[in-house]
Amino acid sequence: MAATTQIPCRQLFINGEWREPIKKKRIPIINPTTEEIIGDIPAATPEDVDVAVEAARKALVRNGGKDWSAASGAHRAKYLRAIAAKITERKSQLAKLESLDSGKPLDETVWDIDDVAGCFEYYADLAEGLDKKQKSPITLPMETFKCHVLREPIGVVGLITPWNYPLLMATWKVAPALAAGCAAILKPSELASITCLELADVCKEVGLPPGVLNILTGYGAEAGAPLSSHPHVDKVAFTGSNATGSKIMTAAAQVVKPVSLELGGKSPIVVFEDVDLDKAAEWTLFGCFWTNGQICSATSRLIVHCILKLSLSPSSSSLPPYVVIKDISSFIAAKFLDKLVQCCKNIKISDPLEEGCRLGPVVSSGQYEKILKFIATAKSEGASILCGGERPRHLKKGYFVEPTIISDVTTSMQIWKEEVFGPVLCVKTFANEEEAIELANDSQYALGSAVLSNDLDRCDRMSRAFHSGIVWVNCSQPCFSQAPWGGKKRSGFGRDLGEWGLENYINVKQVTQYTSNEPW
Ligand code: TXE
Repeated sequence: MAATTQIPCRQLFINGEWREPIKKKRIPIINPTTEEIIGDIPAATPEDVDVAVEAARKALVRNGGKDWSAASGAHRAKYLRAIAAKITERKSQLAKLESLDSGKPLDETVWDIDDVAGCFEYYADLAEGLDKKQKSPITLPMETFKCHVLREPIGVVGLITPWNYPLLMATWKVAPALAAGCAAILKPSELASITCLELADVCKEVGLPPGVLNILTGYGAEAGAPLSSHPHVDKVAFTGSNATGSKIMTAAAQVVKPVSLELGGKSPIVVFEDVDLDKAAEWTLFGCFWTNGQICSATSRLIVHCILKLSLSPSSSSLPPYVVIKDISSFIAAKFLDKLVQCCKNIKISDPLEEGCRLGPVVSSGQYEKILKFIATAKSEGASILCGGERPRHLKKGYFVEPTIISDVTTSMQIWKEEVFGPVLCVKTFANEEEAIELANDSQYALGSAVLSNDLDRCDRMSRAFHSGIVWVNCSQPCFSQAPWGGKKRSGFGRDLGEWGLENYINVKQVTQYTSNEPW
């Protein structure tokens, strides 16, 4: 199947044209399933960044801004809708390219591409809505003054994105930035950029005005860093690792520009004893192993109720004991873990393009090594591997890691504290609600949290007690363009998606007028 999917050979996309990188460098594309080189992408350097930033600045002011930044939201919405329509037209090709490049199962990338189109559509609606909010009056306590607020695009924005949802993460930033009237430079991850270059092709096809969206593939140090520190880039929005987020913040601070950061996580999923164990197992595994475990919000710390449930029946004897234990219906935790382990055995691990694949390879050899090292460290620290922990025996090539569940974990272990970004779930048990909350919030990160219970009052208490920016009740990971996405603590700040995502790219300007004829 891989052989039948053509990898287009692209250049950088600057000012509406394909341009060879000034230094003519290219980066090989490695298929994580076969470990083979299947093509290459252009590698931008600081010189290309300068050219792209200039093109973006010109796009903002071309024709007095009427082409883009000062055009109506409705005008920009037409382009966003046209992009959405083309993406939908190309869904099958884009999904296959995404799976080839990133290793994600095809069913999931088809879903991602639908979300990409949906996100462009959603921000087209919000762009239209902006027309009604352009000039908002403010009531002042003095009649001699009149005030209103103008909403303006922030300007040129740098968008730096990761490889786990290559086109979708790019869209979460590109769509609101364009809706707001900004001009953007997108820098996708060097590990998976193919579909972002196809987005450039789509923009060309729909006739997006030149320079409104520039796409520079390349390495972080050579293309991402100069974008972060560039004096003519007005804002940087980033999704990726904590270490890189911190570097970007430092670089942006040198020129005092705003940043929004969506960083890693180590999200908890709390499972109470009153759940339906089958459904709970499904959400728990989906919450951690979806996208081959490479999601910033993966609920990778399972915190499961451990209580002894006795079922008693009257004794037939007239002597004590008057009741007998009919069934030690179990430590819920043990029963649940047994179920999870059984389910893991049935997860189909294969080439992501193969029908029914549920777990593909992780994105790169670096990521593969990193995950195995996490598992080895957990073992050496005294944790037990309930299942997985290795490369699947039937796959000789590719960066595959078995779905792995780790128990006997303590809160001081690395596996409890650090983001693995792979199909690895670690487990702790709790005896009461208070302990569950304490364990759930025991993290330097605070992106997502999930609670599974049939008691909705309890779910409500838990939702309020979680420290995270996102809470899922009786589910894990669903995500909608309409709802805010982002975290607290070391998971970053700022919100993608929803109207909050649009605000990331808007400046509010106060205009106050003295209306009296009397001298002040
Ligand atoms: O991330 P980086 P990497 C986590 C996950 C993973 C780890 C490393 O734990 O194992 O990060 O992955 C660009 N200035 N997440 O190395 O470096 C880079 O080119 C500006 C969580 O791939 O953060 C890419 O485009 N940009 C995460 C982007 O930053 C720089 C998703 C992300 O890469 C740069 C991915 C620099 N100095 C990984 N250095 C999530 N939160 O979803 C790199 N980049």
